Amino acid sequence: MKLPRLLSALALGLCAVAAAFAKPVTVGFAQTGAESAWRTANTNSLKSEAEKRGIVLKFADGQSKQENQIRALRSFIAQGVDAIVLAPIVTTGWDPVLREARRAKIPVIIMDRKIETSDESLYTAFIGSDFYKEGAMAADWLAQNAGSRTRIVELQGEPGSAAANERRRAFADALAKHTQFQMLDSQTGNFRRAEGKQVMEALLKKHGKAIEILYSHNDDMALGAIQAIEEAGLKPGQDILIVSIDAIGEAVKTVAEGRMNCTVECNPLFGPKVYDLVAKILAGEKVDKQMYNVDALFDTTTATAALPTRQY
Ligand code: GYE
Repeated sequence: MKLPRLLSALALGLCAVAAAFAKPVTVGFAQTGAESAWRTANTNSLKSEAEKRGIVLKFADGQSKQENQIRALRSFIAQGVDAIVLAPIVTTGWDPVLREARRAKIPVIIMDRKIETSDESLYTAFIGSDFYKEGAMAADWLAQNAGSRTRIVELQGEPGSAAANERRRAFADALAKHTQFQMLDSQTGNFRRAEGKQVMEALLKKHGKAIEILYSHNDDMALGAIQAIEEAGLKPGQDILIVSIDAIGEAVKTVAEGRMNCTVECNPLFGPKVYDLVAKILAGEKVDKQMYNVDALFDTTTATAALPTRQY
């Protein structure tokens, strides 16, 4: 073998050896908790995609407490992970720990819910859905389909979360335009099914038949509320119109059955997108600061056809 060829063969061999021994990428993922079916699908997506790609995923369930998520971030920093993915439970209060991550030169991807910060350079990128748009889509659907029904109750998501804030704000903005509607009551069910049911029971007691429309910030609370509505001897989807957000499989099925009227999609399957982003960031490539999913809407005209291909 001529010398140059021998050298390049050697170099190739060395590269192969290096690749075989290369340290796998380690990602720390601080999840909010396990409040909803959406959240479970989101967690599963990040876990299964990490496994597929040989990424070491350090998963921390925040159990719906910001202080747990902050502690998780500190532990990821101490362990020297390559990147951090944060699904922030609330919008505020992240700056100090994000500064610690920056000092340690660990890129942070904010996934799903946005944060409010005095320094946008404290995180590398945001990837998620446009919650304001989702709320506006739900309101637009009502404006076109509610007929003579006007009186609304709202089930809000976790107080202080970007998802609840934006879905609420968009809906309120839309109601200011469509002045026939009237908001009877608006309370939190914390994105949870059991609380959605409890709060709806109380709302039905308080307002009785005056309630004509339910706007729920997620499907789990809507599904809980449907139980309460049925137990009160009323027909969900008919006596009370129900619009919701997430489009989890069970909700799309409930729309197909006519017991819910519409659900706006919010795709939780971030695994592939998040790790593509991590790879780019670690390779030193420039990435977009904000990336949004495109979300659809399902009502009784489209739900049945969509059912077989729903992935969460
Ligand atoms: O809609 C809800 C979950 O932040 C988009 O959080 C997410 C929301 C989702 O608990 O079901």
